[in-house]
Amino acid sequence: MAESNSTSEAVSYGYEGDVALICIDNPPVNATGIAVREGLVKAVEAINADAKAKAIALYCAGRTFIAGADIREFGKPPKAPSLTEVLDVLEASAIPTVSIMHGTTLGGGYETALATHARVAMKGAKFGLPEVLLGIIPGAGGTQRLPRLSGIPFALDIAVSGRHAKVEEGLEKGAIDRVVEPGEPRDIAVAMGKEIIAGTLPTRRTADIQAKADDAAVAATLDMVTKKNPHLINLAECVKAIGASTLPLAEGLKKEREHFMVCMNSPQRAGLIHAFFGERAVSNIPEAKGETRNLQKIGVIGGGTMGSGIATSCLMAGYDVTLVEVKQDALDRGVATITKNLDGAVSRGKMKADKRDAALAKLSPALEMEALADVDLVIEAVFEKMEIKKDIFGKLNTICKPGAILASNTSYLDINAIAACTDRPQDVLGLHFFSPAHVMRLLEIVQGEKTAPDVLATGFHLAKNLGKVGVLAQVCDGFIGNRILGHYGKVISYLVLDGASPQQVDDALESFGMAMGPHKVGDLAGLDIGYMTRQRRKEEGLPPGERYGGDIADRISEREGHGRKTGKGYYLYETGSPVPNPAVADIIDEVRAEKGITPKDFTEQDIIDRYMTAFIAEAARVVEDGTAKRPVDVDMVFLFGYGFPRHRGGPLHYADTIGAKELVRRIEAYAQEDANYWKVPPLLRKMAEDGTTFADLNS
Ligand code: 3H9
Repeated sequence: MAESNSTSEAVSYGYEGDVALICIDNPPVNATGIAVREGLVKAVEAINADAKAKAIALYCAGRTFIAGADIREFGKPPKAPSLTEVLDVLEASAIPTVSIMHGTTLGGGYETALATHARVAMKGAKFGLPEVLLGIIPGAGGTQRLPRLSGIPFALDIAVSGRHAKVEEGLEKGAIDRVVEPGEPRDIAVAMGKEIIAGTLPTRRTADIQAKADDAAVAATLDMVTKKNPHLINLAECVKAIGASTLPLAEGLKKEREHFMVCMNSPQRAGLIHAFFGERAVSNIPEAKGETRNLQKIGVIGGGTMGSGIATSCLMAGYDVTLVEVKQDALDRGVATITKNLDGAVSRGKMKADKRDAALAKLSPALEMEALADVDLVIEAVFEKMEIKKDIFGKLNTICKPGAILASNTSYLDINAIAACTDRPQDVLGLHFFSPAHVMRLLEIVQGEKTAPDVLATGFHLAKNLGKVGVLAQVCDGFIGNRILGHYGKVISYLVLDGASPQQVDDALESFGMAMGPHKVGDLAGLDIGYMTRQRRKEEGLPPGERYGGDIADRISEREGHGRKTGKGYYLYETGSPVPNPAVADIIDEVRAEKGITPKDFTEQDIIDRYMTAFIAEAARVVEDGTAKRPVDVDMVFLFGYGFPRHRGGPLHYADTIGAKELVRRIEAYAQEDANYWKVPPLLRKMAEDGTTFADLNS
């Protein structure tokens, strides 16, 4: 215990002359779990009862001041005292209080600071109210006390964006009272306590300040959040709560509670918190830990969109990058794309201009693979053809130094077959990036049969350094993401063939939360990609039992165009925003007539149910056969690589909200129409029988 009297396993207090010190020590981030709440109340009450101190300074041990409420407690029966009750006691303290903020003071942590009588932060520290990112709103006075200090517009900005602001900005806005040079929190606590006593650090109760009404700012923000994020309920609740901050504090807190509970009880909260922990869980596995290999120089083979994106990502993380292309013009195009990507990062505020110049200086373009002789890792990102990849890996085997890691960015192909072209298969793995690779956060780390543990761990280390979410996958056609996509992609074609219009499908999936419906995505990406793939596959013949070979899509490509880039596809783009292409309806009618299909009606819910059931069925198989380690790995692949709505938590988190029994019932019903496509995965059947959930399989 940092101080001599402990009031709980996480809180202690003591005295330095007239200054009382309260220390919170609750690793890893001093979250306000029950031990902190109980200990804090007891410490404030004991110090006030002792009546020997003239100031109380609250500080934290470890890397940060309180980073929020303990979100592991959410969804469980609440334990008293609540944080709001604790902060009432803190604010009511007769002895003036000050918070000493270091690290990241967030959510319930900043709300704690707002309830003390002054806030002192160390230079370089950050603060914020990121609750909206977890599907809730500040629920311990943040929406009421911050507007009183900073005004409503700044409170709206901080609480609605959830951003981590610099404490210097907080000082400017009145949200923080003083910024000091960094030091030991305890030393600063003593010094600030003395300043309160000396009268050089003013204190006041936030509750006593009246917030200035700003109806225009509240209305404008409400309008903005409803337009920008129509699916998220908590943003509007947050704005409304801040709008209530002109009421007396007790009444405002009551309003905040009402808005908070709407969010707390929503499945969106559970989905977003699953996403928060899932992002961390994917690398919290033995394969991601342990010894790593040295990584400073990276080679990228292929200067196309993917290779250039990968090179950009590595350069942004500070690696030396050698980019290899076979022809000078392709190499020049690759360098130009990387330069453009880095410029884009600067203009989006992701990178400073001088950092861009330093990154570009670390890029070495080359026309010969021999330039990769001394790199620590090679990432091959060339055309998706096994013969080409085998040839490259054979050459890398002779060129690269011993111990160099050889990775393929293949989206589908067999890493074991690629590794077999070398006499060092232990050094080979898959690193599957998602386009644009310098933006998308997912990295599938594909383990070959012979991949060495330190090679795998280095893959995770690389993901972390690139700011990506690395997810372990085993070898199969399409790994986790593309394999599942290949399966549920078919249900979209079936829906259109059987009666839904492409626009109906798009509207339904957008209402589910997808940023863009699949036909709009097809138009955007270019329908020619799928067209060429189908033409190649047609030569091989349709798999047995397959109902649809892409006739509708083929005819759209042949007669109408390839989507947005040609002005026509599923939609017309003459006016800028997509309008359904009437010729597509004729093509669909034509194909249905040829196949003797009488179109059925599908409701929006039918479409969502069929799409998500197909999605979940293949995801269950991916977990069952071990391609993904756990359901949470599948969820994170889709959140970070495929734009699955974050507030749904991922396909298998969403599956738990439906339940295995209902999913099996649906599959069996759909199988009446097409028993070849709709099959109950054994894992799902077992879950339906024994009541297990996908969440159970995560632990
Ligand atoms: C809130 O405050 C509600 C109130 O308004 C009202 C209540 C009535 N709880 O991210 P890291 C764990 S809502 C429990 O890897 P970093 C995390 O899981 C909360 N655990 O480190 C990880 O565990 P493990 C508002 C938490 O340095 C470990 O700490 N606050 C919490 O990259 C390290 O985390 C937030 O939303 C938590 N609140 O980043 C802040 N936070 O080692 C959420 C973290 O077992 N937290 N953990 O994997 C963050 O943004 C980052 O964790 C932080 C540190 C910036 C603090």
